[in-house]
Amino acid sequence: MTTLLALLVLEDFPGNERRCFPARGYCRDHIRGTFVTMAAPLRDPPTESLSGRRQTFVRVAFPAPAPASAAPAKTLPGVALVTIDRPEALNALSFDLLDELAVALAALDANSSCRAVVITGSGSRAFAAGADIRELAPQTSDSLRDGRRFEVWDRLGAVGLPMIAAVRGVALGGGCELAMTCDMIVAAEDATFGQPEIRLGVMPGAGGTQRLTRAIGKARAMAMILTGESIGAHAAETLGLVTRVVPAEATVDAALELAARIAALPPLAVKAAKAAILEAHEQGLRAGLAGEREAFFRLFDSEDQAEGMAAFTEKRTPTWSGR
Ligand code: CO8
Repeated sequence: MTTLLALLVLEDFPGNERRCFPARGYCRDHIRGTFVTMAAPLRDPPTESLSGRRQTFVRVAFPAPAPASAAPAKTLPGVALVTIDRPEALNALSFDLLDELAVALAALDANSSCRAVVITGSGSRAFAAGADIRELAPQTSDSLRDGRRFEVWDRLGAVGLPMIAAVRGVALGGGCELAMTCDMIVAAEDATFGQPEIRLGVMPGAGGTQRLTRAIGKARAMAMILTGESIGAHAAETLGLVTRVVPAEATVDAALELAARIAALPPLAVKAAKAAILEAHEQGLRAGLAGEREAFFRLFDSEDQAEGMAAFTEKRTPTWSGR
């Protein structure tokens, strides 16, 4: 099938069934990131994923489509493009979405022909506008702790391949934390980065207090997290949060070009260098992340969390009680 440019083959599924991710947007049928059998035509209805849930929020193109600068090549060997595909909610990161993302990245990480990954958000308005507030609003500290769904962040942080976030529009809350979990950020001129959780009565819970502080320093991180105010792409570049700022339309291509340069280099050395840099970056991070997660969970016992998230849903200004 000539239109099927990007298939990630997963070899070891239960029942020895070979399945693959279709890459919506890069094939004619535009199916969302569902699992399909190798033999099935792309217009077949989506099948169930390993977890029993339908795969609907993440598209994987491997190899990634080549940018115009790589012509006449049509694809980039060794490079995968992963797209978070929930534009109607500004790519808000529901737990199911994050699980799909982690499954897709683990499959790429286990594929020896994949050398680098670009993660982006669909549409031009958002990389991701944070965790899904409607899903978080009814949670308690116990439900968050017992649900263990934050552990997906540990899986995202454990990917060995170099990962580049291509950020257009907002990267807020969990979206900013996801971009910072990647190894490099290529930002559009219209990108904004922020940790607005304080305005919802909580605080960052997926690495924001730790990774932002390490990236831009204590004083700047304090100002961003305690006010909830965002910064633009050029400020983020000046502060060392992003690798490069490019014109908005060129964002994904620029990230793919960077990924292709890395993919052409010796993979063992690339992975070892990434691991070593993270070691330098993350000394003490694990304990910091655990402390942050617990503090985040505890805030879900407060009235201000309920008020902050209800106010978002009801599109009104919150009133803080301090309880
Ligand atoms: N969660 C759920 N839905 C969202 C989210 C979100 N984070 N962000 C946007 N949406 C939805 C809106 O509700 C709206 O849906 P609908 O049309 O059904 O009302 C749609 O996306 C479009 O959004 P807006 O109409 O609000 O678009 P605007 O252009 O007016 O505003 C903003 C864009 C400024 C980005 C605005 O949407 C906004 O403030 N969003 C929330 C940003 C935020 O507070 N993010 C932090 C969330 S908390 C968090 O991330 C904690 C992380 C903890 C770890 C992660 C665990 C998974």
